[in-house]
Amino acid sequence: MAECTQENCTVADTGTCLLNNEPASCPNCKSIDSIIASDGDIDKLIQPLATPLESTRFPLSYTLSADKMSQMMGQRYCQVIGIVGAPDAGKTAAIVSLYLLAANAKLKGYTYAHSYSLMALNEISQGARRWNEGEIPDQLTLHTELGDERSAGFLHLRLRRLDRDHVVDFFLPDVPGEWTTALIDSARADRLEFLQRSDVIWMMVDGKTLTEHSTRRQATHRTKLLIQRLADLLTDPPPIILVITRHDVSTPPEATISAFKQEGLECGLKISVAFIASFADAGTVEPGFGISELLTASLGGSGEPPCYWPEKTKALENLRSIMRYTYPAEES
Ligand SMILES: Nc1nc2c(ncn2[C@@H]2O[C@H](COP(=O)(O)OP(=O)(O)O)[C@@H](O)[C@H]2O)c(=O)[nH]1
Ligand SMILES: [Mg+2]
Repeated sequence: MAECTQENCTVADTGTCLLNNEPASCPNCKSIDSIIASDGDIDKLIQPLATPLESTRFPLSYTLSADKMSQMMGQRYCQVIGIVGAPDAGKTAAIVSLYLLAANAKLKGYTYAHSYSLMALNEISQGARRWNEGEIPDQLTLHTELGDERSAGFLHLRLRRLDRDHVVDFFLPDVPGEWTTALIDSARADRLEFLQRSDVIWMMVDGKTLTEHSTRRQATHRTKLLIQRLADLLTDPPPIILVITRHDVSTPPEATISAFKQEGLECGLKISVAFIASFADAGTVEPGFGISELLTASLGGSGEPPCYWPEKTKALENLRSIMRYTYPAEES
């Protein structure tokens, strides 16, 4: 083997010298052995590529970053669900219940079509993600390269809606309840910026605390505060669904629910109410009660497949979709 210092000479590959010299006697040609002997740098000769700085990892495993979401949202319309709620409100349980219903073909009106974050859905459904016992992430989407499975982020679920026969892509964030606590107590909202670009917000409240005598007043007060904070935070509020969890073990008084709607009206928010039982301890309702109805309510009333560029007559009611498509990457 030989290598030539003459530009354009291919003797190393073809064995033929550009100047028709004998490789062994050509003054420009050096044998590999002589290069090693003079230079001693054997690594230069046998390593054609630099070693990667970090090992490659499969994309789209755990939760999705905002960048990845923006990329996907540029390709097809996706429904972003904004989720808020105090620790233990039942946020993670609702996502787990939705995933398990879909996985077991028990989600009324929908069938599972695809997910770009199956690993993350598996992880939370196995109880592997516990914000309250571990480190609380400081932002919604850490860069995926960190590979930190404790980072909050979005979960993706593509479902086929049976009555319309079209697929809907949902993005759901699994967020720590402490972020909502900080919003209520100290108006800290930087980590909840993603709510601005949500199609709908699920405001999750533990129905049991709204029902039991000892916790009712405090829970009602804090829920009203949360409504006020959201009204202050949202510049163009999407529809808000007050999701009352633990319907299997509790039914809050009608007056309490009406008071929340009233509070919303006074703050300029349109609030509807949904009752769910992600799991069922008491046996009075089925586990997963209310989840498919919540999804359908989140899609709005029209039943039309979502689209980027609505017809002119529908332009006003669908303005949000255009806005998001035009500025897909405004949030880092
Ligand atoms: N019985 C019952 N338990 C629930 C329901 N939703 C949540 N839980 C339980 O409440 C606890 C806290 O729920 P989790 O979803 O982790 O709360 P998060 O902090 O808001 O994510 C878990 O032990 C759940 O199993 C529900 O609808 N019914
Ligand atoms: Mg949780």
